[in-house]
Amino acid sequence: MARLVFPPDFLWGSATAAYQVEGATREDGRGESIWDVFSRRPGRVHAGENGDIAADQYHRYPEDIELMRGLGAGAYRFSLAWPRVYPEGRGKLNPKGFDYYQRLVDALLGSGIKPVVTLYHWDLPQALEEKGGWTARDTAYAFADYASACYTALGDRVRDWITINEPWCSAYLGYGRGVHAPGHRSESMAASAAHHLNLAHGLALAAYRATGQGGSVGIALNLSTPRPATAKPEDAAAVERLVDRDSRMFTGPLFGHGYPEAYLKKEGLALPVEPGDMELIAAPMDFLGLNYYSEPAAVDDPSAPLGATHAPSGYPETGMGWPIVPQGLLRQLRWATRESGGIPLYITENGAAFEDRVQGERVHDEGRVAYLRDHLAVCSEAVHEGLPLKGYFLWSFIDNFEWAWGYSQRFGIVHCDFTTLERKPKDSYYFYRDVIAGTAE
Ligand code: IFM
Repeated sequence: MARLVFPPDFLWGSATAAYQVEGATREDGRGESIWDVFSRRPGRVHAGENGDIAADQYHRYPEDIELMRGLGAGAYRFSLAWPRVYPEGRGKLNPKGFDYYQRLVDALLGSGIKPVVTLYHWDLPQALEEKGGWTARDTAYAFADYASACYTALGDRVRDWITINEPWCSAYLGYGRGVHAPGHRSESMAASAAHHLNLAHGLALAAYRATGQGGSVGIALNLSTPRPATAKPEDAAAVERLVDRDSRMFTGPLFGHGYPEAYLKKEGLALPVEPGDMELIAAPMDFLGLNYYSEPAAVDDPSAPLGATHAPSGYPETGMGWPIVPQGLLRQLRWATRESGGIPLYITENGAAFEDRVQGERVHDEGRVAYLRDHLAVCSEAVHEGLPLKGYFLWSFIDNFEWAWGYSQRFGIVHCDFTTLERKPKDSYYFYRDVIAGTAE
């Protein structure tokens, strides 16, 4: 049996994001986000669903915090909705937006749970999208203003900030493939958005340092670090081409290695980089967050974009069809340690969607329990190997709006009945509680 042994100061948490759990999208002066608009467009989200109610955490956070207390996790990672704070993206601040987050943060702290706050988890104010969204340089400056307002309002109580969640998804799924809001399909828009998201991170980091508040700031990346499908050198080369686009477009500038020129040249892409940008983006951060779910296998394929595709893996899959590859997490932690020069790493997301079986008060989810056990064993291995892994945030605390998949995929360790909004801890909740307590088998 694999060991689940962690240092006493290892940080345990669970995670969510505003649009996925809050609901209350029309309350207390919140403006519209690109996801409100996108989910109204026919055919974009499973069954035409949206985040209008979601898990209703906006009203039910006391109950959720009670469940978090029962879990024994020391931290909760959640995101702030930019359109609650600035309904138009910038300009006139909506004080009621902060009232909610003040209540949430105070209630967490009152329960001994540290708030870890993500500033941007994909809900760009629609007003900014209408001015070009992340393809417009000005959006990065609007983000820095919004970040500064958040530091002012919450910085006395929030000490840990994540600037941006998975900029790859915002850029490539939102502007490249059109499967996420705002739904554009252009590789050059995606590349431009990627640079502006990196710049937004750099500006928000600089703004935080300027406050002198002394907490820690990082970013959460969904790196893709495929393994070659075979031992052929062509497949190894295919891996590097995918890693350039899917990982080094972010880790390159963030850790001072620059953008992956081979990828940009091959695709004929010119990034809107201005003097001083690269220095801002590469300013040292305090930690790197990794959102890990799976590891693809890559194969050379001259007919595919970048001459590379993901090969069938042969591994069992989650409800999302994502291969379950726990050892891929160890490979990714090693890769990230090398790339980032050894700064502290956190798993800022890890978890799985499976179908649950609700039986009275119990919710059985053995697939998720097995997934978590295997990935946590790898985390333990990583710590014992000496990798700088300092904590783990399970995705997700509660079932929620899974973007284009709507409510068809459940990632929570707490079950949410989306009709009654009743919460029920799943078997995986009790398993995770035991891992945190150090008593899990
Ligand atoms: O639900 C998402 C989350 O918002 C970002 N990372 C991946 C999760 C599962 O798809």
